[in-house]
Amino acid sequence: MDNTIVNRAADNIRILSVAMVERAKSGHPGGAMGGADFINILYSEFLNFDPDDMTWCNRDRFFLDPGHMSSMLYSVLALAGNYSIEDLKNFRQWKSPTPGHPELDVSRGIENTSGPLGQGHAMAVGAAIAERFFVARFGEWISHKIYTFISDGGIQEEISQGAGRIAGYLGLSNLIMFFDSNDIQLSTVTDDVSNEDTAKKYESWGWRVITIDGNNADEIRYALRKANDEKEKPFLIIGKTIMGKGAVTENGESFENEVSTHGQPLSNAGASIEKTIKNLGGDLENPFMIFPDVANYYRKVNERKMSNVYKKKALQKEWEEKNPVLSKKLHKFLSGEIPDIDFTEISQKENVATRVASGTVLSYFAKKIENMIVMSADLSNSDKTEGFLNETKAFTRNDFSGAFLQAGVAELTMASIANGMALHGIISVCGTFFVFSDYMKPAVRLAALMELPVKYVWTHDSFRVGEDGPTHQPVEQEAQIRLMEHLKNHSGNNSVLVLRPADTAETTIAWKMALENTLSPTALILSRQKVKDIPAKQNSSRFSDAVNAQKGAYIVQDVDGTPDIILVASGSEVSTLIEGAEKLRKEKGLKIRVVSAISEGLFRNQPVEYQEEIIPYDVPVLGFTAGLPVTLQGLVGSFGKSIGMNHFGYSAPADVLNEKFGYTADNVCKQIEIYLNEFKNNKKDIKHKNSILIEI
Ligand SMILES: Cc1ncc(C[n+]2csc(CCOP(=O)(O)OP(=O)(O)O)c2C)c(N)n1
Ligand SMILES: [Mg+2]
Repeated sequence: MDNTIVNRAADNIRILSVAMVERAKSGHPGGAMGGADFINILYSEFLNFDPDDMTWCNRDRFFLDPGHMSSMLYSVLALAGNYSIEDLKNFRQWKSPTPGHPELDVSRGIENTSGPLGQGHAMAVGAAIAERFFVARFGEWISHKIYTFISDGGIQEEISQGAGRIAGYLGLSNLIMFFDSNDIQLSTVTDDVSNEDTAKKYESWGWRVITIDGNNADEIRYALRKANDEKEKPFLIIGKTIMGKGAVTENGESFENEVSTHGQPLSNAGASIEKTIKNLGGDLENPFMIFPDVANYYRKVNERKMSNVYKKKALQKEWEEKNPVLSKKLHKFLSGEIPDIDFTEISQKENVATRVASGTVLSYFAKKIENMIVMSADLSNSDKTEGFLNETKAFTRNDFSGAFLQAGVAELTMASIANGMALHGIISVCGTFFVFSDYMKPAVRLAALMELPVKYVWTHDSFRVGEDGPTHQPVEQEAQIRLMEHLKNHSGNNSVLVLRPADTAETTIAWKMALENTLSPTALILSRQKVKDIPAKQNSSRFSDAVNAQKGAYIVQDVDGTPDIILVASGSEVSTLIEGAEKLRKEKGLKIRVVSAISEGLFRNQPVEYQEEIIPYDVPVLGFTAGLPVTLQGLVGSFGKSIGMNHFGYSAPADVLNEKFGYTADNVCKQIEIYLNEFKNNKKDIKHKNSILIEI
């Protein structure tokens, strides 16, 4: 086959990429130049998409892993008509659609935010599972391919172990991964850090692997054909590519395979930008140009795509006419509409652990929500995602009729897969122990940045996990994740909704909030141990009281007139406060208000009048948390006091720990008295000694 125009298009991508980086005075030209041949053949000859509507549901997906190669992606998308030359010239500039690392923008063909290496291809695994899930429900006509592009960095990241294992185990033959194997990374050559046999590694996980010259159009085409024919296994194309392909020095000597071209303009790296552009057939006066013959070629490419799209859309229409009920369901799935759930129908057992209450809600969801996938990192029986699993079944090779993924012990992979599923229109839920949320944070951050409505089920929420000891006792985790409530996403909303329900009714309401929150991820922080239900208010039911949790914080027990003190907590500590308050009311006649604060971030979004009504500024406020005192600092204010943990915990039965650490009604009473005295006599002291910890 004559590859003249194909190679010219790849050179055009190379020129645009280096010109973008040169103009921005920052970026990553070397990798982009090496990957250009693959990306060009993929987009022009294989990837199915609708050039007029990049959001078309049945398009093939392309997930970039090394976001630093963004200039390569923007350039090929410019050839396809999705970016203007002006957009490319504004690479990395304020509010341009061409940020340094790609940010989710499906209408322009950016399927995922990328940059943190490894996550991009793990999201592709999530999308590939979602594709199989759709095919199992609606038929082969909706099948499409998930392509992903990975580099040396992604291959080295630990997450690739989880992604590779799961894709191989599930036999995701709809997944095609290109490994841009240029043997060079940011600061060294790969030989300086690794001598693994990558092909064997993937083969052992159950992948089909082929190694090619990744700059040779015929070999790329051959490999992609093979990959498209594959029926059993995910397909890895190891493309041996040349870093900085086509780069030359002032003297016209080759400047290929140089580490220095990884992350700076070619002219800074030691190459000549002028000679390189010339070497690649470009116009030095006008490097930001799509060659007329290449533009013409891509016009034809788009015409071919349109005729393909037309055929696929006709198939869909035929299917829809024959299957009106299923078709209605599909449109509901794709609309992102929230399933209609009557939460009053969910009946909870009394005084159970909030993880158990969550399991009850999930088992109800399994019967009512058809586009939800739940997963767990080998803890389904403990984090109670089994509530969902018991009503469905786990995915296995060739069987995606269920809706549960046993992710194995791979929390970051799981969270990243959940992102990929969410990008593919699935309501994804993932569970593990709260202490291991630390393993998931990078993917939570990307979910927050992409504004994906992923739900996290984090159970075993405090030192009360007991005998497992400090390795398993979350202390600082709540304060960490609540920081995300202070961080706004690009739409101006709290970047994560963090909910720690105080009893079974609040757990049902927390799930209602999680499901209805389509603007950000939601974290549910749940107890391992039983929690006493909060008593219902007079002439009310506990459920209708708990509905107020939707405001972030609300009064669960009150007094007539101004309270002497307001007690604030979330989760299990609320019932301990209630017990202590009852004692003090009886013994000392104190007027005590108790507030349950399921989410500080949400509370702060309420009108000031509401906040002032619940926690007025001039009343003493005492916070009580199983986390760090800082967890409640924002709620108790300057003259309030927050009591919490100042150590990692210890190994002992939970009841012993409660006694030793002071998480008892008696200690609550004692702390209230101490604090009220301090408040009366020594406000200044409180301000400066805030967050006094329980000594052990
Ligand atoms: C999780 C993560 N760690 C570190 C980095 C910083 N970083 C960006 S690219 C890169 C390695 C580059 O090597 P490779 O993936 O082979 O890209 P190439 O140099 O071939 O363009 C590193 C360490 C990152 N982006 N993400
Ligand atoms: Mg590399």
